[in-house]
Amino acid sequence: MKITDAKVFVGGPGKNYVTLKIMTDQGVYGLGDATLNNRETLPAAYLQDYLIPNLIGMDPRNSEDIWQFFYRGAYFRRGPIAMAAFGAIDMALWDIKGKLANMPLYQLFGGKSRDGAMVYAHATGADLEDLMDSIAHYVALGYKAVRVQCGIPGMPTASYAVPEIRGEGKHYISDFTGIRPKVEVWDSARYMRYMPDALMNIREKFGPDLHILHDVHHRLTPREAAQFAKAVEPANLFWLEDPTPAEDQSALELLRQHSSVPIAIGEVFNSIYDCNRLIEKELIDYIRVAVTYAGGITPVKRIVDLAGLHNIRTGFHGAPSHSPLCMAAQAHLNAWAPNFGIQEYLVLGTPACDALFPSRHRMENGMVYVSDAPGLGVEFDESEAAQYSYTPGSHPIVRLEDGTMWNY
Ligand code: GCO
Ligand code: MG
Repeated sequence: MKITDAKVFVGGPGKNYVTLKIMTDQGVYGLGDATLNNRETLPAAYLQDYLIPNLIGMDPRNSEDIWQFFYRGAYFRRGPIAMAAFGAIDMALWDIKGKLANMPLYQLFGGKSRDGAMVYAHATGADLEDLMDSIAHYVALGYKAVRVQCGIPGMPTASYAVPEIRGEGKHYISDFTGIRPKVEVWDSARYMRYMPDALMNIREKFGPDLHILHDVHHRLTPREAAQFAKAVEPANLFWLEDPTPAEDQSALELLRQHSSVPIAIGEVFNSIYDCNRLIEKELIDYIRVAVTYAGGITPVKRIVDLAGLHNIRTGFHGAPSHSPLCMAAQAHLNAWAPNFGIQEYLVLGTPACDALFPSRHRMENGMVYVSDAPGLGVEFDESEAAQYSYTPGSHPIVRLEDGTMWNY
């Protein structure tokens, strides 16, 4: 069996999804996602210029060797651009494998460990009251877990994932449009004074059963993070995410000495070597890698198994930037993983997205149920894709009030 051709599509409804389609001489094809948020043309070019010419003629069934060929063969290893491109190839090869076996991917991993996998929604508000409305909206929809972010009094601009205007919190998605980044102005002191009580108010209002998550988005120094983690303990969070920038892993040692709040990290990681120390030293409770950015199903399955040895559970990244193909790969892993924890909000469900990527995966009452279709279980409608093209975008940047660059 041979790979005969592969194509890359860039575009989608409101997002520049990078979709890879690998064709074979037996008519079976596979689909994969290489969407690297706001840098989408880069994995696409890597695929087109270097990887696809090598893929043609390979036996698609040898997904492990193909992964090693590209990873080891690049010489310059790792990095999000390369790993997203390898991730798309790996996903597409698993898709082909599943179709050849006539089985959904979770069966190839070891079958189902659960029927539905719990997901969390993103609630947000311009202020705390606005956030409370947004949380109530998701609770009414049946979600058991909600990530909560809100505007901070006195903060010079709206912060990460927070709308400027009240009432937008139900469907708010950060605005990444335009090649020149928007500027947020940040003050950690105001945040640290306000947020612990706000989280406690949310806990009191919604009761003990709701799983409450909060994302610090890399904003605090190690000492501040330790203080903050201790201060939010009474709110009994499901997790505190990215308290510090992820490169400095010693920060977590300090935090662990001061707090037992569960920590989730990993959305910016792209290999097992980014997280093995955090896992082996048990400095985190949830590993947040995404199948796309971390190089595909093959390496992520290894990360999940390593995490399992240390009682660390999964909480895969699932921001709206991931295409339904990445989310499907994660849904299959979530159905199987013995150490599944939670899955971030899914892109399933918007009509335009469903038209581009039809599937029978479904979300009900805050749980995702994976379909039994062979492979990833997601189609890609090329006639729909024809209406979309690449639109440049950029993550916002963050500065302190005196102008110093900070972490978005
Ligand atoms: C999350 C993330 C995202 C990122 C985005 C960057 O927890 O979902 O922090 O919101 O900001 O994916 O590309
Ligand atoms: Mg995050």
